[in-house]
Amino acid sequence: MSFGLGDLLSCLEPAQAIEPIAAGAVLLRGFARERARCLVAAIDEIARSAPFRNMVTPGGFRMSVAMTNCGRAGWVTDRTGYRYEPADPMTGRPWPPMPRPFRRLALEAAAAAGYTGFGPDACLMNLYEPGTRLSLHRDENERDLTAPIVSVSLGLPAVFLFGSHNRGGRPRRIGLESGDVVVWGGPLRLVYHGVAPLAEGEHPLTGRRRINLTFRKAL
Ligand code: MD6
Ligand code: FE
Repeated sequence: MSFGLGDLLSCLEPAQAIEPIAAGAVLLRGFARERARCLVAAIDEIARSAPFRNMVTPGGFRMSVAMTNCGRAGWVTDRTGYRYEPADPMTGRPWPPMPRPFRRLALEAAAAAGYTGFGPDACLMNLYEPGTRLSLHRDENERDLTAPIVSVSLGLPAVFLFGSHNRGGRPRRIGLESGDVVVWGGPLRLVYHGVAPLAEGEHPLTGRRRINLTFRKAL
């Protein structure tokens, strides 16, 4: 058996597929796969004190995706608008703190994508069941739009819709699986995007669910 340069490099640096999506956005395939089980356990724990709930948009529609947050601020919507709040409107208590492994994952993924020193203060947690979807939107409620967003997919696969700077136009469809991480910022930070209706399925980690974490610097 010979031990070549390839073997040496692969033990120095674990195999990591980095797929550029467009200028400013990269897909890190499987970046969080080994940590997925721990992440799901931490999410279940957070959801015990800040339950997933279906929020209402300013237009009066109840979202099919259920949401909760952890960190110093949490994204909320109600009839008065979209915003970040330091406390959970449902309980009046501060959002649960962001677990250290969450912060570390976000920092490492951002760095792997070329954004060093990412310090998220908010983590929005989205819960999808088969048939639920997230319509095209832009994330623009964060104060510092130069910071990227790190997005972690867990459980059932989804089709991410990656649009353009205006709401019209046919979006690209990108398949995301459990453990995939997308980092995006720069010129793409204000691009329209969404998630197609989740297909029926069963995943060993989450059952009939997909959970997405998005880490943001909101304040
Ligand atoms: C989702 N993600 O994947 C929804 N937003 O469930 C988002 O809306 C999103 O993945 C901003 C940046 C990255 C994202
Ligand atoms: Fe978004």
